[in-house]
Amino acid sequence: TINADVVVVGLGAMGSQTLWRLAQRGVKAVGVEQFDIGHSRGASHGESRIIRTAYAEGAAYVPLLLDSWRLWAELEKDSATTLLDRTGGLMLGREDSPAITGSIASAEEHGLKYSVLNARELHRLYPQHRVSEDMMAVFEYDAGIVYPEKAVHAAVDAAVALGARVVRGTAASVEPGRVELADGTTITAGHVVVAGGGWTPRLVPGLAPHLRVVRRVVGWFAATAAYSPDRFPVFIRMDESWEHNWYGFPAIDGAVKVGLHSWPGIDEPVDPSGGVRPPDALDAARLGDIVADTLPGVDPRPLRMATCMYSLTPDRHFLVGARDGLTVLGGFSGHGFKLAPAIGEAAAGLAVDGGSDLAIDLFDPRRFDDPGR
Ligand code: PYC
Repeated sequence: TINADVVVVGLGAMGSQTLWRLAQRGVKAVGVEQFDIGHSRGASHGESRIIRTAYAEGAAYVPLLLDSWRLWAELEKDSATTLLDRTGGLMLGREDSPAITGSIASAEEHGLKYSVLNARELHRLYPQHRVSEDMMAVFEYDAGIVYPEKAVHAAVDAAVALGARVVRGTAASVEPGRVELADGTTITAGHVVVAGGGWTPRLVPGLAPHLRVVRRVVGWFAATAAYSPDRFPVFIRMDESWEHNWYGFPAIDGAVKVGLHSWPGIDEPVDPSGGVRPPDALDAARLGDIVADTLPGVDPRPLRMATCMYSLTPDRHFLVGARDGLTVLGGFSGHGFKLAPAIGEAAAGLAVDGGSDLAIDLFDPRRFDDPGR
């Protein structure tokens, strides 16, 4: 038996940051990871993630984003590792698209710096995007790339350096105050934090009705020097609606990465224990068509592709708070990674103080059980 103040189950993006923030507070913390640190079977891999500050998904996220930028910088310093690069960011869409209206509303509410580009200006400044005349973009400087594998390793290493203990390579089952490992070890703790990604519905069955774990595919495509990080910002593009939403990164080692965030017909359910179905010709065609239509100078035949999982909630906002006697961190709906440091800080507060000053009300897991709460 191992005794701890807090045990964190799952050491991907959210669990690794939670462990680091707990260790920072001097809490006796244990982290459990069923695979290796930085593995690629869940949702905390893929070489690059977008970070931005104006937030079309809701102005309420902006304070957490500002906290996250600050904590990412702290972790970079502690780990002496570059975990992110500011490339700037472009949100592209039509005038009435949420990409435009939501980004501007959040930037205005929080006094963020941004500029609006019409199609002509976009063409002049970023000819790498092929757009029709009715398209526009919001540009912000405070956006860029987070490197997910490096980030997970840095947070776990920082936590361990501060005294946290890590147990890896064994699955777990959880209940309030107790974690049972498949190898027979029991961990008792004052508090249990569950950050199981696609495995969360199995770990906390009470959450299962509010989570859909689905497959996603990203692809890397050979690009010209026009797509290098100093010339081509990260982007999110919604030509029609939230339902047609894709994103991409500047070329790293000569290849841009492109993925579909939401798209009709792609929400294929995943049972994580069986693994995610590998990329196929249809995935290559879907991504390749978008590349051919919108990114001139990029070869639409993928050099390689990779899968990951999204844990979707009905409203696409996260699930962070108490559920069935545990602190749960889940439902990140494909837009959580950048916010992991703030979520980790909030989770440490929930576990140690029973609450957090951070702006996490929007994520209360009880909102689906009791919408009138
Ligand atoms: O959170 O910025 C994001 C994002 C874009 C596409 C998927 N996630």
